[in-house]
Amino acid sequence: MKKGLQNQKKISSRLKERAISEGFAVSGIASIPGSSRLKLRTNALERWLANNYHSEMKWMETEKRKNIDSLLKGAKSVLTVGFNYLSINHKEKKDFKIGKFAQGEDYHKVIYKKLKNLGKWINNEIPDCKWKICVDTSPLLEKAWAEEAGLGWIGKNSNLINRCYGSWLTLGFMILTKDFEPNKPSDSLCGKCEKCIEKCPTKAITEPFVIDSDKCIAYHTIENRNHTFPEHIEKNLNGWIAGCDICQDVCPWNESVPVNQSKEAAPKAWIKNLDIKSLEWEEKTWKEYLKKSTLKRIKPWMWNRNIKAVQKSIKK
Ligand code: B12
Repeated sequence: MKKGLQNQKKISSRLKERAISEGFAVSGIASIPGSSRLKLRTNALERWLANNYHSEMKWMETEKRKNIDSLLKGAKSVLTVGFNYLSINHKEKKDFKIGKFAQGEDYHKVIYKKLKNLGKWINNEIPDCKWKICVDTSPLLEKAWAEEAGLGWIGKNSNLINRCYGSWLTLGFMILTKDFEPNKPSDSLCGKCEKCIEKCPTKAITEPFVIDSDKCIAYHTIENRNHTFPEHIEKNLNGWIAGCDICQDVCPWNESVPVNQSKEAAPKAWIKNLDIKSLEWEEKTWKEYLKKSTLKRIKPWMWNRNIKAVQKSIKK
């Protein structure tokens, strides 16, 4: 093997190991522009938008989402990381339910901080490599890039599933201006299983891999800015007031996943003690509870709407 390639292999391994030592469960690298699979995923995004499956999330229409180069000039590789948010202490009571991804510290902040530390390491070790961090809010087809970097496969519930950690991972990305050794994309391991499709009470998975946001409980509890829910959502809430984990809870790959024991993944105290009383919120309570939480996206009036809708659906 030529010396240049040997060095590239070595530094690529060190970069991924360094990411793991920052506290990520998994890491992988993809080369830009990626394989033809990326083209398929970009076409899937276009079909999704054409069907209006993004509902009121009009920001999903930006052209930039189709072009990773627009995020950093000279982009050559992307480092992909997964943060395991599964905690042993998740609240599993039946009255009010909150998506597990949002019960601990705000994953955007957790991932950003870890990647920033990694950036400092890159500045020392590979000073001519520029980098840019993307966590969720950047116009990047995140799951498609995570799949390309070998982190897992896109499951029929449309989430990225890893062999060891299932889909209990939030994703982070670092776009880099150097060529690193790419990982091989992993095979799809959903097989014939369609539990996620069958168990979704609102039939939000219209066909394998495709979510119609208008039918998705997670969409309505987090993103919907209307003052009421459509009937097909309200009557199927079954306790969900923030996000929804049904299509993940039923996935066989999510059954025996190692838990993350760090403080970052531990559910906030108010979530563990959730009851109707603790949910009569005013602006002050909201600020206090949702400090450093991704649940801040749900404004106080939306919490009250979601809680009322759950209570109404229980009475029905
Ligand atoms: C918009 C959005 C939503 C919307 C729409 C969901 C959706 N599936 O698109 C709503 C509000 C509903 C939502 C809900 C949730 N979200 Co969200 N969301 C996003 C966001 C911002 C964009 C996703 C996107 O591009 N959608 C557009 C459509 C076209 O993409 P898609 O459904 O992913 O479609 C892909 C597949 O269907 C695939 N595909 C299509 N055809 C085929 C065919 C085959 C054979 C295969 C293999 C694949 C395939 O290609 C498509 C394009 O990549 C990403 C962050 C980001 N910047 O990417 C987070 C993100 C996807 N969300 C995340 C999470 C955690 C959730 C929830 C689990 C939260 C919760 N518990 O409530 C739920 C899951 C609901 C679900 N089953 O999708 C994580 C997922 C992590 C993971 N392991 O996959 C992300 C990556 C955020 C992050 N940085 O961690 N989300």
